[in-house]
Amino acid sequence: MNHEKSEALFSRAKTVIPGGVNSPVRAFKSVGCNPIFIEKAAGSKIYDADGNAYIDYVGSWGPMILGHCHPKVVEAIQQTAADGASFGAPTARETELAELVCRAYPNIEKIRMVSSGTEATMSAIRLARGYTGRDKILKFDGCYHGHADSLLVKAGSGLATFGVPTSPGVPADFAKYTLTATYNDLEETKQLVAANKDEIACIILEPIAGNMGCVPPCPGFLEGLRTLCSAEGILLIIDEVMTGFRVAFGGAQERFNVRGDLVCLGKIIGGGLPVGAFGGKKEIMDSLSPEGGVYQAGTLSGNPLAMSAGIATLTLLQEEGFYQQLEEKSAYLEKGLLQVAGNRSLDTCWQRVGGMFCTYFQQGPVNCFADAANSDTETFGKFFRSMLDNGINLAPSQFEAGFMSIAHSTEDLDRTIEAADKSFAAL
Ligand code: HOZ
Repeated sequence: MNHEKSEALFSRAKTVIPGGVNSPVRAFKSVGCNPIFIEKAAGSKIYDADGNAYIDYVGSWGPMILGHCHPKVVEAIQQTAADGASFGAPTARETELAELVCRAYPNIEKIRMVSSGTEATMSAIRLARGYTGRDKILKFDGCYHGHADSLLVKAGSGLATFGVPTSPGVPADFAKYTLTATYNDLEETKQLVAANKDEIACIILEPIAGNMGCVPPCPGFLEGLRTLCSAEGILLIIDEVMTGFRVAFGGAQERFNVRGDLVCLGKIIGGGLPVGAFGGKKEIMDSLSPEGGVYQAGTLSGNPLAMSAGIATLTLLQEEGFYQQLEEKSAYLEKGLLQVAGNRSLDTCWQRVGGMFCTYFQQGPVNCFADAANSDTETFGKFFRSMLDNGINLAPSQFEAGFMSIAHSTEDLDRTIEAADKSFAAL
């Protein structure tokens, strides 16, 4: 495949943008090649600057559950743009999207819109600290909750790829308030809570970890955290930025029937535009300014274009059978991939919840970051490059999840399985 134009665009970008990218994983560093520059996308396909087409399983890292450029989402954005792109003032659309989300998540009684998942988690943490009057927080190794200082401690996603789980630039004085435990290890979490009695404001987690591949919660883990938090006066923050409206309309909380005190959302609720949100019990949310003293604000929060794209997207997700179809497509891909991997007797392990998934290059199962770190990332890189050459766009890291969209056709899935067969053979 010819990538001449992408190569030239990357060289140019590197002169004015650090690493040539606006988010580190996009640089393809851990898969041993240079990034493709994207020109456009439609449905299940994405097209690079050289005119190559790929079946896309990145889906902008999750938001594009309807596929790219769904006509109703495009129309909603265009119509709204004609009335003005931003006012910095309340609009009816914000309330409409808030109502839609509150209906889908019964534990979200009030919600505030922000512009990214990072803003959602950092604001939720501040709120938890303000509400409880406690300073410490607890997160899990390999979970990634955006790039706010207190959350860049033993984080997943790009930090896992580059082997710097805690970023330089995070003062030790901040990091000391962030306790970390092993994902899926309830006993260790309980011990940490006991050792820091009455000091922990919140436990934050991805209910299905999607920034160290795809790691489902072990039976009892989420339930155990819920019980622990209630008993200890700790707020449970469920970060559904990736899983919200993805693994069910009501997210992982609906799927596993465990509810957080606060919930973070993003990605799908913006239909591809920059949106984040955090919400929860009225009593907690009313601690936010202007009702309460915990400050949080944003010029582009509740942006009209983003609200319209979100409303159009969530409306379409409520169509009869949507999640069933997404499940069927994902299960079809799973069956095919397991078969071709099995034919080659490779050490691979496939993990999936609904329309999010990952293939680890190791035997598995993968239950925590230490497990994920055992993967053969070099082989993953070879597999990634071969898939790309065969027209399949996967996330360029062993530690990211793949995403199915409703626009993926059976032909797309068969082509993906065929490409995987060839790519496994070439390893
Ligand atoms: N860390 C993000 C996904 N888990 C990457 C986002 C991006 O590069 O757009």
